[in-house]
Amino acid sequence: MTRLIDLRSDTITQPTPAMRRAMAEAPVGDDVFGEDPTIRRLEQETAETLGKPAAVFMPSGTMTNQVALRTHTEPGDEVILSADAHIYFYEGGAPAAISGVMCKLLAGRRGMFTAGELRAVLRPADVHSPRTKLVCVENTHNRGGGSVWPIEQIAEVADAARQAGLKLHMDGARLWNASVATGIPERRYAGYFDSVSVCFSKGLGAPVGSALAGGEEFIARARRFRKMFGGGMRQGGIIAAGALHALRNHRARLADDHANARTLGEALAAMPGVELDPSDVETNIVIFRVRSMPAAELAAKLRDAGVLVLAIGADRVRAVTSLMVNEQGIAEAIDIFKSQMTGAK
Ligand code: TLP
Repeated sequence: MTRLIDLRSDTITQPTPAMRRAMAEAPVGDDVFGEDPTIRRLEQETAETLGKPAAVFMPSGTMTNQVALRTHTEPGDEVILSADAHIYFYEGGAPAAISGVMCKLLAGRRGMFTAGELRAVLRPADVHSPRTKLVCVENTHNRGGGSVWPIEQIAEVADAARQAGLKLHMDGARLWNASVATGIPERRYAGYFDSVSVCFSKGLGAPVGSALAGGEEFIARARRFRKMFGGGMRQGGIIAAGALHALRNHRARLADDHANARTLGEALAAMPGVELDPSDVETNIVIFRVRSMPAAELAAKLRDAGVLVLAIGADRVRAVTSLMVNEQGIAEAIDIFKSQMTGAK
């Protein structure tokens, strides 16, 4: 085996030579004093892209989401989100540990819920009930298989939330993918939300970095929590430069990742022992059920044969395309999948 084809995540991307140059040459300053010109530039361009008054740079998507939760809520409040939301599922129990909030989970489909499902769990304002404060939407949805929320559904959910006096946060770690898939600009999606978290370190390929965008006052409060959580960086412009390069140059190419995911999804759907509707593959994430063996066993076999994927449940496997795997790599991965699913060599 010469090299592994890594489909575990789009977080595994390596910085390109041009990105490394931009990072090496970045002007920097002490950002806790508000003096890093590259971070300021990135925050400004991110806010513009999302149509928000302000943005704040942070080291990770987990931090942007959790700072958003902390900024929107007080301990004892309730947050409504999908049962498969990254914020609930993959952030180490942070909503309870850091913000002291309760999570109300909606089953939904592929990570997406309707305005009716949201309305059905709203509580009367009563001394017995927690105060519900926030609704979170993840777009694209990771455990939903890279699903893209229809914008009409977002509009209806936002409407129901506003009528109930709730705030809205979008986990837009892969909002760029949603925009490339639909042609709907990021700012149109963002317009329905009080706060939006985006990541530069997933499909965009930067080594580190996320941002939280929202109103001036909200972001000023979020900056306090970022500092409190230990996310105040000094000459962080070195890493922000990678994120800025990604924001400016790597969004359009996500279409290649989507095409590769579609190719992979169509091939997998035709394999025995795989359960997948290829039309569910909308962006760069392919999630399928494996019937012929446990997901962990398939992942181990594939690893030995040269392909890395993640088992994300007893019978669920995730493969993610990124700039680390080209068309040729996908073709090779498909051959390896075929040999492992059928047992043929
Ligand atoms: N997702 C990672 C893992 O944590 C599962 C991945 O490989 O997909 N929101 C969403 C929707 C995400 O998918 C992720 C990362 C995050 C937030 C958190 O970002 P980081 O890893 O920067 O904390």
